[in-house]
Amino acid sequence: MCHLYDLYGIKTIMRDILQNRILVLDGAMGTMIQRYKLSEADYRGKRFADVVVPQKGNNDLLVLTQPDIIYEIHSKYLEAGADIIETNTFNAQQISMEDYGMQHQIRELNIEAVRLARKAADFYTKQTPDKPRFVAGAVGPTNKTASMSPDVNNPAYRAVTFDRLVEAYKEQMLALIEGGVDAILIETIFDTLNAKAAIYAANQAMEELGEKVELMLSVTVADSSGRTLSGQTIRAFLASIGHADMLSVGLNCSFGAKDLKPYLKEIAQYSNCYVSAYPNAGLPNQFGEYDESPEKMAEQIREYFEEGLVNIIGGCCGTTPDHIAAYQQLIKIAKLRTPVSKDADQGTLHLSGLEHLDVKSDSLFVNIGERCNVAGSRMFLRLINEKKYEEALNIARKQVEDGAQVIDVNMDDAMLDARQEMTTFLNYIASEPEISKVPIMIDSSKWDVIEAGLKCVQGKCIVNSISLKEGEKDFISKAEKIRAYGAAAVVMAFDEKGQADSFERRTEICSRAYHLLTEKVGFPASDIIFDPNVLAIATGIEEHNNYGVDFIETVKWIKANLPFARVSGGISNLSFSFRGNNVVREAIHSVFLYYAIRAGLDMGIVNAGMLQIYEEIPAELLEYVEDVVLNRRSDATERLVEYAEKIKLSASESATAAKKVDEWRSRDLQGRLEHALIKGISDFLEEDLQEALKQYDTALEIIERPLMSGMNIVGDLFGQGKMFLPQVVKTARTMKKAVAILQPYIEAEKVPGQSSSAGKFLIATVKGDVHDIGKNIVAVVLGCNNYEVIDLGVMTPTDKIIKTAIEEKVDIVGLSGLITPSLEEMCVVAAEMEKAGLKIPLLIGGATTSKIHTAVKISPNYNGPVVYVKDASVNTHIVAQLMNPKTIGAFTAEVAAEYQQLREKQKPQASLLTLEDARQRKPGLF
Ligand code: B12
Repeated sequence: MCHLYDLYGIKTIMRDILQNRILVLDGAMGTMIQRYKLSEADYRGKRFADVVVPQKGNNDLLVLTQPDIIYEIHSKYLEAGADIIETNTFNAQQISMEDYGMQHQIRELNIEAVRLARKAADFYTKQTPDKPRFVAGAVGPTNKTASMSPDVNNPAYRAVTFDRLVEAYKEQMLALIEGGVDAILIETIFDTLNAKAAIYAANQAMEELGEKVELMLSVTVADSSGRTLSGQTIRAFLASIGHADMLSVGLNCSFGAKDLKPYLKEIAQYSNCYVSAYPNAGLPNQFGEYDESPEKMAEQIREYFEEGLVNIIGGCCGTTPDHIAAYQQLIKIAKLRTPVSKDADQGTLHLSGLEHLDVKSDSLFVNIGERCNVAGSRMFLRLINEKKYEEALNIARKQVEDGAQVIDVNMDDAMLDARQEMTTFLNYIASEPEISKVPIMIDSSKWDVIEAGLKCVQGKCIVNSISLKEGEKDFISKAEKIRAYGAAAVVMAFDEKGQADSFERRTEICSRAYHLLTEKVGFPASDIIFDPNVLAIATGIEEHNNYGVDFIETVKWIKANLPFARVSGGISNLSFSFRGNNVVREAIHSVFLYYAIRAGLDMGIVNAGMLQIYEEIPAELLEYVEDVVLNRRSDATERLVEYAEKIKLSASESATAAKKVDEWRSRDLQGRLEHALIKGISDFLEEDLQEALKQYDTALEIIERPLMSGMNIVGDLFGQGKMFLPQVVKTARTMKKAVAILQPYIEAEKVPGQSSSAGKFLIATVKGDVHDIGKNIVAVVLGCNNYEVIDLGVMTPTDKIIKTAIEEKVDIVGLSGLITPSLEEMCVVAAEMEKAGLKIPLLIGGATTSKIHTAVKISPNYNGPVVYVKDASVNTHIVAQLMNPKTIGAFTAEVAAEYQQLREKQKPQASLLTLEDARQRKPGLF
């Protein structure tokens, strides 16, 4: 017999078919087995009649004891039209099989399971050779999770480790591949660390056997938060498994097709491989049964097809051959989904904790919190030494609260068991969602400590660091391992000759490392982060004077010559010679960052609390510091040292600070409020706002004029790289305090006489966006005007907005968004509102939104009224008009006409023909 796939190799054939049509996967195995109502004796068969442990429910054992049933189920799915069937091996690895005392049967279970599936698949392929059937080896998540502790008293405890998972998975996968599967399907992933172990094992098994099969991944979301059981969002999950060479990624289990759709959309939008979905037949009812009929589910699957969301479709718990037959009927109408182009994404460094962090070439500077480092923080070292992990966690938490976007963890102390401490602390971090939402940087000079860390983290982390210090072989081997664990790497400018300290040495080493990594290891360039060594300046040694400049020049060179690589550095090293003088140190860091970021520095390990605002550095100090950092004059160091002494001598830093306080307190009210916001000082807010209340007509006006003007300055400085995220976080806190002080006054200004609700208003900051200050103000103002406000908070998924709007029968929906991706998200919400058949007004607000964008991009997605609103005070007038039956018609017509005009203007003008062309095209009427 000669199959198509014997001729061409399975790999190309699955991919070839997927280029042209949807592949259909089978449906549930477990719930199909239930229909046979098998007894304990049936499960055991003759062979296991005498084993001690009960076997009822051990479905995977049936390949040995009831092979005909399994074969029959496979055949039914193939008969229904499935292109791919899954082996009956969901739990066929040691960890799960220990429950049944069957951990010694793994190889046989898997080999036999493949034999049955292969036999059935090949039989059907033989009938219709132009429709080849494939066998996917099902690999479940096991019954244990590597990212969470089952012991409430010990968050660092794990019932299973990465190594144990790799061992168990590898044994299973070796048997599956040897048995003859076409693909390995790692499915029902509830913990990404388990999945990373499975990917690791699959690669090892394939390498050992010298045979490649396709890798398919399928994750499951735990609840309507859209996260996995171990807490990751879909995007964070995608970042974590991005290193796997996958045929497909998708979703299975959890809920029915309808509720799965928003998450599927997200996967479809971001995946550069094929996308699969095999939902349950709805949620189980009170009796644990699945109710959704093939017809009902097919209607929902039709939507997937029409919207081009999937390439592979199938069923999970509760689905039957009838479901599969119904889907098979629909594939003709499917819009073909093309995976997102890998080229389009190759410049993005994807990182993740529980949430994702994309670092693109135009992203703002990324702060890496440096305080969880035993070598750099005495307090952290003491806490780790004393095993006070909960307190040590507070240091990590504080950094995240202050704006750190990645947390560096370093346990390199001669007196510590660094490997153990790294494991324990990372496990502790995993138990704290407020910390583990950000990616981790595993920092150590010892490889075994790094590797121990990599085995604890489910997100896509960064290894800090590897270098060419021990030669190429060692460098390549470590890089390969980092890739296998799915991490990015910091590469230090260090080689066999030592640490690079000049521009030439830095660039020479970085270039060599880049070519080795990209050409020999296959490391994606965007996962390479160079650290070209931030070394101390102003040390009094002449050779050190140009260190800052050389670093900045190296950054520029890397950006120009090593495409997509990122650059980072440990910033505090630079000012080492000014220890004890924080005013000067902070100024040095800010100046250096200002120039290095302009040169292209992407990220840096910083002490968020030690950053001065560039714009606020006193002119004299700024000049001295810039002379030193930029090596502008030969006596720069002496001058700065002298100046630094003067600051100390002029009766301590606190006196200077006090003097500075006086200075800004003498400015006018607007100046003081702006300064308070920019610096994040809330001490004088009460006093200044009382004065403002006398000067301005309303409390709202104070927000909208001096406070907003302060926030806009902050935004500009932030945009220009003169302020960093931790400083903006501080600003945001101050703004919130100011709004809280004004809130009672806004309430007191409320429209008198109205008691009942004027209408129901739903407000939300859209998915992916954390800004809420403006949204909260709008909510307060509306509340004060007798509207009932339902505030869904920040990062709100589209389906939650739609669902709440319908369930709560709201009168108006308001969306807030301040970052560019939110604009696109708003279009999605508008389109979904249209699909849900809503007609209520949609209001759009937030700093990056605009009337033109609302008119041209958002409004066309929705037939109900869509109105851009500039600020909270305008909003009340607009809402009042929309709620009044007498005014709504005229108002919406006016807006619609204005937006139509804007759209017309936006249309590209048809280019005029030349006279010659026009003459030639003259209609031949005469
Ligand atoms: C404070 C702030 C933050 C705080 C937010 C704290 C919080 N809890 O909200 C923090 C530090 C967390 C932050 C984070 C980030 N920020 Co920010 N942030 C700002 C800043 C400085 C001020 C925003 C603000 O609160 N303004 C004051 C409020 C009152 O104004 P408002 O929101 O516009 O609201 C008014 C109106 O627009 C309107 N309105 C608002 N919403 C709605 C909704 C409806 C329905 C209606 C009717 C009206 C309405 O009414 C309000 C009152 O009148 C702006 C700069 C700026 N000029 O806006 C940058 C800014 C928005 N941030 C920016 C960026 C890039 C980020 C980060 C990506 C940075 C990073 N590298 O991580 C992250 C975003 C993370 C994320 N996924 O969302 C950029 C966005 C650029 C862009 N086009 O994408 C800006 C513009 C700064 C800049 N110039 O670069 N940020």
